[in-house]
Amino acid sequence: MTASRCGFIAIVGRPNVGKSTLLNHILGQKLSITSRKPQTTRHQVLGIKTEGNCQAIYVDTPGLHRRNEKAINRYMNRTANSALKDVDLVLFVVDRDQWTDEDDIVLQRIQQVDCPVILVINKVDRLADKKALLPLIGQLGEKHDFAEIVPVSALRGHNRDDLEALIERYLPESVHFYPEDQITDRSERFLAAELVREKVMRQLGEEVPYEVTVEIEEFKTSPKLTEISALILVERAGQKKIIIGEGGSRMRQIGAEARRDMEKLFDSKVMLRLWVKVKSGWSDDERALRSLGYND
Ligand code: GDP
Ligand code: K
Ligand code: MG
Repeated sequence: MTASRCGFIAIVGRPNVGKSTLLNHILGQKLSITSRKPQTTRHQVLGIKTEGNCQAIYVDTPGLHRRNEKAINRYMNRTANSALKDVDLVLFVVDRDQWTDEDDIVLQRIQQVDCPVILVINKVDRLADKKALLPLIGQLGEKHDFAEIVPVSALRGHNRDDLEALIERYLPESVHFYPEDQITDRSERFLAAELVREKVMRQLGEEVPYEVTVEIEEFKTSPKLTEISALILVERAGQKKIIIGEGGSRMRQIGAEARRDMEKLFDSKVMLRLWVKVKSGWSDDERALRSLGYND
């Protein structure tokens, strides 16, 4: 019989390289919200996968980024930094098409950790010329003494299983920390708020900055139905108008999509009520942030 293994794996990288997408596909569940916009992930989320004797505990993080001017940005950077403490392995995710100075910020940070780091070159499905991969691996390999370099497509699946098999080899022999059927450390309430925020972020164009948060006002479960009331908080009246849309059309779509995802994740029928409210200054107010669940 093989030994029992269990360990923590931090997924780090600049915003938008596909960290949350990778985690969701490894877990086979949509746990961490994703979108084309940077700074979609704000909180640390644990994704737990137990297969046979191995329990891999992934820590998805907000991308480490440069914008530090607001309390919410400082919160996200603190969260991403603290995720690197006490892990057994780091996955440093980069995009195949460009290395930016934000990647350098992450690189500097991982040079201070003493566990192995696997470089994950993501989105190779988008690589126009597959021959470019080898020189790219060579070039990126010089930046740090990586334990492994793995090109993947988090979205389409290329090399994902190989990456998981590699990860397992780096996890220490240990008893499992979580029950076999637990997939996250977060409550359903938290996951519900995140799913609403994902739909809002995906619906909004560039005209609305990342000034949206979601508060769950009611979360009632019975064997037949989960009833959820969620409040969408924005900074300005114009943003409220955009989210509601013509005759409430955008709100209806946000609600329908969020409800569909919740029903899948919670395996229950869901009734979802949504409201939008303007609360100026929440994203730059340390106290308001704490009351909205941005604790570290
Ligand atoms: P994060 O900010 O690093 O967590 O990035 P997300 O997981 O939110 O992904 C950012 C965007 O990249 C989303 O639109 C994803 O659908 C897209 N994406 C992620 N992985 C891949 C991939 O392997 N291939 C392609 N083509 N797109 C991807
Ligand atoms: K994103
Ligand atoms: Mg993310």
